[in-house]
Amino acid sequence: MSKNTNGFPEEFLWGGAIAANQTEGAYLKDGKGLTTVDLLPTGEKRFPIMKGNLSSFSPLEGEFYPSHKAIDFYHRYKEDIALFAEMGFKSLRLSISWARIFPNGDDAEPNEAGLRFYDDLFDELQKYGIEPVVTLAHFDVPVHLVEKYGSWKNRELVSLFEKYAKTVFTRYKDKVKYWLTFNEINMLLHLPFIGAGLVFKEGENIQQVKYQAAHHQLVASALAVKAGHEIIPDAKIGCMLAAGMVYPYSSNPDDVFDAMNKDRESFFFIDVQSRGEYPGFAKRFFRDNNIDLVMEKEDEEILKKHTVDYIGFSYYSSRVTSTDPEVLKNSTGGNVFDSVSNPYLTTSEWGWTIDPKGLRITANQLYDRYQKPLFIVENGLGAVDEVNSDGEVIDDYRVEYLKLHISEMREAIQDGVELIGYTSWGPIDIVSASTGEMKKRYGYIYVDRNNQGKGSLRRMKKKSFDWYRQVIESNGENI
Ligand code: BGP
Repeated sequence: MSKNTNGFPEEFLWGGAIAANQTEGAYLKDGKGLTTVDLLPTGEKRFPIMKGNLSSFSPLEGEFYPSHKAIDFYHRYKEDIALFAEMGFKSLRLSISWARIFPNGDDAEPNEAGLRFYDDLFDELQKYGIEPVVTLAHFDVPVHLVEKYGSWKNRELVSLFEKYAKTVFTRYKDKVKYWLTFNEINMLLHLPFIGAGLVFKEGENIQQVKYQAAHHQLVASALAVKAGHEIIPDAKIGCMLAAGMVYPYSSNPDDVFDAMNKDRESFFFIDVQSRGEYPGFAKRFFRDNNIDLVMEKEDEEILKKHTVDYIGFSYYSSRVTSTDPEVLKNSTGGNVFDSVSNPYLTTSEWGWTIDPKGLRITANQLYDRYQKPLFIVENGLGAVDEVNSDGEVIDDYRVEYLKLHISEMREAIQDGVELIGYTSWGPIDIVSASTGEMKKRYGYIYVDRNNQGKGSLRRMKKKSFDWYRQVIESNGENI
């Protein structure tokens, strides 16, 4: 790869990342089926459901479901893409909603209206020379598959997903080269409903169910890689990890070992997707926890043969772990992961530790481990933005966060890490995955919509808009 003086390759894919369910809205339009995310309300009911505790397969009366309208990208994508183009985006990461293509997930034929929507969207990107980076599954499973098959608990999902993947590869083979299989595949362990549509029955061995579902997703991911390479010869197909170092609280070897194990919980997935086999530590974990995976005889070969071309990852923060119960009392968490608070770092308004150097460490660690190109496909600061009396959003805190992370990216490149792109999360304000709120904003573009779904949906540039435009224009030289 050619380099310019500051270290970013000339063809570096600067851009932004969004997901269908957090952006599109139009949740039943043009034949789309209901997906798992469409059953996630805002407020206190959201987390228990994300963890697999669901009482009804249809939206409940009186609850507010943010994905149903989201920011109406479905109808406004031309306006939004024009703004991305104005910032100079080289790439846009987005996801296809499985239920727009196969409304029930197991339909015999795909839904033409859904296919056409993404055709038009990709054409619009092409008009501006923006490279699409497409996630096949970003936190949404057709609800029918959950009801009928138990979602990813069931092996059936592997061939249904393979059919979906082949359908979109064939349809978009001339328009999309970069693909990702499952968004943050390791989130399946933490938020199993959002990650894999898992709903637990009483008495079920939860670990067994999660790892069996994980195995199905890993095989499905490998089969998607296989199909993608066959259908699109120059395709680049990646995996996607929710990354972020786990630091030991102290130099006590027990803490160090615990931190290593927590990191391995995540690496487990990428070890399979990138190295093509289950690591020894996972086999031991299965033995120690009475987990007995059911595998077909061809699975090992499928996993071995069809490994990914690059490693995509999200990075927001790092965590700290300890084995000392006294220290653990000081566990602050964020709203997704538990963590002992790190005395050297500050946190976001949602308790996520802000750790730019952790990005450099994470990138180095992933590159050391896999020796494959890396793509940072999510990073950013979720913050409350205020529109001031002049109608502006002065989001200097966001610029500060991004600056620090981009400069650590540059360091990582100089450390020898092969980094091919950076798509910051939510370049336009979208629905938050963890909270379902609109007030947790990441964008360079403000969207007039509040937590209750009220607002004109008007788009407006924030101060960070021009800053990011200039970052891209100078290929990372002027941050
Ligand atoms: C990741 C997801 C995204 C996303 C982001 C920020 O976990 O892949 O979908 O939303 O985190 O999280 P949140 O929206 O909860 O702030």
